[in-house]
Amino acid sequence: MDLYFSPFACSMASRIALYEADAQARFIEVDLRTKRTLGGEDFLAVNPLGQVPAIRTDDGDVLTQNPAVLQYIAERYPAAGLAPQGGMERLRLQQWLCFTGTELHKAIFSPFFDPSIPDEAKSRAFEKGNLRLGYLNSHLTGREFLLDTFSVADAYLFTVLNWFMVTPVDLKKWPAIHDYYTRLKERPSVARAFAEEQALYAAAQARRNV
Ligand SMILES: N[C@@H](CCC(=O)N[C@@H](CS)C(=O)NCC(=O)O)C(=O)O
Repeated sequence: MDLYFSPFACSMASRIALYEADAQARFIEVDLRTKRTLGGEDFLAVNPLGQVPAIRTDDGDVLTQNPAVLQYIAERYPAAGLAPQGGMERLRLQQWLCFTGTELHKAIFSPFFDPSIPDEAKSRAFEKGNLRLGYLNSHLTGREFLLDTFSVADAYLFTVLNWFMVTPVDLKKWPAIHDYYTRLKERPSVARAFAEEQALYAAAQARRNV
């Protein structure tokens, strides 16, 4: 399996899931500005939207969109227990994947990564985010994970919460979210993915500044 990723982007969730499953994969870094891999491959030929994550399965199928990619990894490595098999719990997993993707990732954080969006609009996105973050904080109060055990939804949520680092917002305002983030950061799969992507991110920044 190939995972197309960019350091500290939402594709880190898939790296975490792969490490949880102790799975072998080829990690192919994409420069999201040029839409080329570091090896020079045209990434738009892989995903015409130019977005990570994208995976190419061992059968050659390309799959995009975090919820689909993450559930593919969970299905491919069932022994890792990264997703409930079915029923209401599986729907709950999808609920949290969609919440993270739409209500947090796109609604609150994406504006911060777009230099063309004025600061006022960024602040407004965060103000609107208070309701979502309050809801998440209530859900996480007294819970270790989004579901009863660690799932791919936690991998995605951690990855998105990590972007608080580059915003002016203090995560401590939501104590249960802050504790969840701090706890997950210690989890071996997460700590490994974080350390590796931190080094890759620094290298990407250095290349940009040459
Ligand atoms: N809906 C997509 C969103 C993916 C996405 O926004 N990826 C970002 C990185 S976190 C990206 O590739 N941005 C570059 C771009 O949109 O051109 C998904 O769930 O996979």
